[in-house]
Amino acid sequence: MAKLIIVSNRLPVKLQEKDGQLSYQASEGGLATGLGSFYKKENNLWIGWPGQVVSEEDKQERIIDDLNKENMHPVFLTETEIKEFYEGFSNETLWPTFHYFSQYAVYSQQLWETYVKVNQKYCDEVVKQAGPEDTIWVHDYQLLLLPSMLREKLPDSTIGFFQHIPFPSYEVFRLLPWRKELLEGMLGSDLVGFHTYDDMRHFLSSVNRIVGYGSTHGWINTPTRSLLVDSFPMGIDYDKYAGTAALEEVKRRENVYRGNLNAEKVILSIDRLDYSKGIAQRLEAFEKFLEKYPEFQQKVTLLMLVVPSRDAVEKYKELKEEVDELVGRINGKYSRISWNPIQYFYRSYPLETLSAFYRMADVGLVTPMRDGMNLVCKEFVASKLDQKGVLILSEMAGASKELSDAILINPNDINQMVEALHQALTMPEEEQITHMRNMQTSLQRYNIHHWVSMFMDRLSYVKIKQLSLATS
Ligand code: GDG
Repeated sequence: MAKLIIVSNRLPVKLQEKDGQLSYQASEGGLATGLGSFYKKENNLWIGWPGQVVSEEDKQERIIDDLNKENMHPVFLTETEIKEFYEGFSNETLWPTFHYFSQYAVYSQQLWETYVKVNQKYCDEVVKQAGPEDTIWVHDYQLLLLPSMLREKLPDSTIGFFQHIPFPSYEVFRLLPWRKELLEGMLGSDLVGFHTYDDMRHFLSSVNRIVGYGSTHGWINTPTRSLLVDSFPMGIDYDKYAGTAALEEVKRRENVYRGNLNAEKVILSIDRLDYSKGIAQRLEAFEKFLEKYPEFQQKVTLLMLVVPSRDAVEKYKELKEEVDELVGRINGKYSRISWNPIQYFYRSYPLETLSAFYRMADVGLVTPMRDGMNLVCKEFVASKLDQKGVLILSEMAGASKELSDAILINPNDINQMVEALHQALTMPEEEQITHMRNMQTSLQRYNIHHWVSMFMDRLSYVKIKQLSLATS
């Protein structure tokens, strides 16, 4: 029977080992939730790295057995592969380029070669598990070469690819020495999906100018086959976030935190530590806000959660120092015995705590320099059960295309962010409710399940269309 195989860099669980005992901690990520009901069905499968380097063969065997029982299959990566494929080419070459930070990009032949090798390793694992009639859904920038590698081995299979991060304009993408190979890798798919229409447009333009294939209404005709490129804005598991926010335990936590904070209003910021998220610019805007509107001093607190991420990568270490310093400077300047302008936490929290923070915040401040979509802003909206609260959102996040009821800002314009903060903190309640209600209606409808079914339906449609083209 035909099955669905999902392939992503990481599995939706993380392997842990304590006193020789192996355990698997489920990821709470949107993708894991959205695809959860799919990969667990029948003989479907999720293939990816289990999150730990495992070199002993007997242990690998045990992990394979454990994961196979849960419809998963591991790809084991070595220490060097993690360094060169994941931290290196994926996060020091592709990530900065795709987020318009080309000045941070490292161009290294060695890293590229490992990237090719590891994509091949994923391919070999998939080929061992897949039949010609199966559907394979590949995810994200770590696996750009995989669709073509798979196409070569399984010419008739159905291959979808979705990119979770932006696709940059041709002028930026062309800077990559391996631009042609990367595009050719993606073109092995039947369907290539992005979060936004602009990402899709940028991709089509690069394919046209670098590979020489034009397109009509998103269809690209290569000399041997045709494929479709389209946009699929990813949603969240709305009911999960709204449901968590309704829990008594979450309300209790909110009351405790509110009591401890000693602030009339709370501004919330949550991101992984990443230069694409605009954390430093956001802090600068908050500092200017306190300076320009001193009446908010001792009344407003910025609750800033920064989740540790990629801390082996040099640029991330530097950013951590910059953020620590900025927070220290602002708190040093404005703190009082009973009030801190910024409450800064460098760690991650369980969902219930996150939900209490979403509930508690009067303003959600989401100001990335670039973001494929950004799910935090959607989760904030879904958690606002009383519909009070204001979202300030960067125009550079994919989510801004859907959430026009937010206060939209350009994260490079510090003065605009200052005024947006003032507007948000003084917005009348009825106006807050109108905007929040509009955003909730849309997010409830275009949720993660809708996203998965849109992608899968379009993929089936492409296959049917290809057959009719081949026989006409
Ligand atoms: C990439 C793209 C795109 C954060 N802190 C905690 C925690 N989180 C969760 C959030 C949210 C997720 O992490 C972050 O998702 P984002 O979408 O905001 O950002 P990326 O990680 O950069 O994701 C992005 C996404 O892929 C999907 O396509 O939207 O543009 O860059 O779900 O809630 N979760 C818990 N504790 C924390 O402390 N439990």
